[in-house]
Amino acid sequence: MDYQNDFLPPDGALAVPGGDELVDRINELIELFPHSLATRDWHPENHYSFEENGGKWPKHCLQETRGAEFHPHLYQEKLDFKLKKGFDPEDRSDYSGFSAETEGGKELAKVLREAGAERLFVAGLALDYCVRATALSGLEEGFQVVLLEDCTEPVNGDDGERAIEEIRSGGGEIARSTDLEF
Ligand code: VGL
Ligand code: ZN
Repeated sequence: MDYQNDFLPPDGALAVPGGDELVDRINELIELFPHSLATRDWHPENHYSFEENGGKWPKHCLQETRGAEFHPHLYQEKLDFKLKKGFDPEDRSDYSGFSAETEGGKELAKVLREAGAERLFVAGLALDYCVRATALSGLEEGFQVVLLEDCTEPVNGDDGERAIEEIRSGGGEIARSTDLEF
């Protein structure tokens, strides 16, 4: 989820501590799994979540800017799907990857159902926002969800712990990428 320059130290507009250190593990996952997809936060200037528009975040992931591009080392050519979210200035449900769409306007749930996916392994940024919301909506949509806890970081540490508990009590599984067996 949202593995983009603006969420990465040292100079992302909304840098998540330690977020840049996940790239090798995430790339290993992309190689390991038969299918993979990534979401991107893709905001317009007038997005509700920006401080200047009354929201809680500094301006980040502006459409067509370097901050909205994926981490430069991410194996994005190996992804089956890339989806964008957060492009509607007023859509307040947009932390979830399930609000994201492909270039052709197909929503994540539809992409997954058409691919016959039953189980979703979730990694990326940020644990307490996009990753949390995606895992919880995946469970609500009826998918099995596995959070890869060593492949994500929170904006706020305590909120990250809380997110893990919420995902677990919602029926999600918490695992480490190093424990995956195929
Ligand atoms: C996110 C903060 C602001 C996220 C998006 O995708 O986790 N967090 N916008
Ligand atoms: Zn955002």
